[in-house]
Amino acid sequence: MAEFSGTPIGAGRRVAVLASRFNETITRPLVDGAIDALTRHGVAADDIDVVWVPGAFELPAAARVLLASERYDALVALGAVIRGDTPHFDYVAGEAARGLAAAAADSGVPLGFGVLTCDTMEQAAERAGGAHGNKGWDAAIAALEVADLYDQLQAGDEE
Ligand code: INI
Repeated sequence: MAEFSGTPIGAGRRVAVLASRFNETITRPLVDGAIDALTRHGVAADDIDVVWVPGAFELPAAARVLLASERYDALVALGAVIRGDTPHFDYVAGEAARGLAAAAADSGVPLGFGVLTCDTMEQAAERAGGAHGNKGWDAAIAALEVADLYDQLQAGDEE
């Protein structure tokens, strides 16, 4: 039996933090949390690019451009979709999640998903450095962990 599990090792990795400006009071702390996680786990500040798009709906297409550039070993996608009184929330949140998952799967590059989908701003704030932690941090760690996992699995292929 073989068992594989990644470790969030950032040294030498180039990472794009892709964030949406909509609800920036939430997404800015998510970006800060992601950068903190990346640098504390060994990613050099010069190896981090922060890229902003207007809203979460724009994240998947921008992710595809970044992934196609082949400049990055991992991507962290951050946004905040807050439920309003219209079905808009479901379309924006659904398309962001679906589109980012598809972009990541098509590229084979690890992508950490840090798009909050909350009923209220309070719930979002709790997850952007509040009582429930910082989902930007969590998404960055997930991306680094999966990058290491893929390295291990690909090294296994070469043996
Ligand atoms: N974008 C978000 O990132 N969060 C939201 O809560 C949101 N709401 O509620 O409308 C939102 N809408 C904008 C959307 O992402 C696009 O930027 C816009 O439709 C232009 O394409």
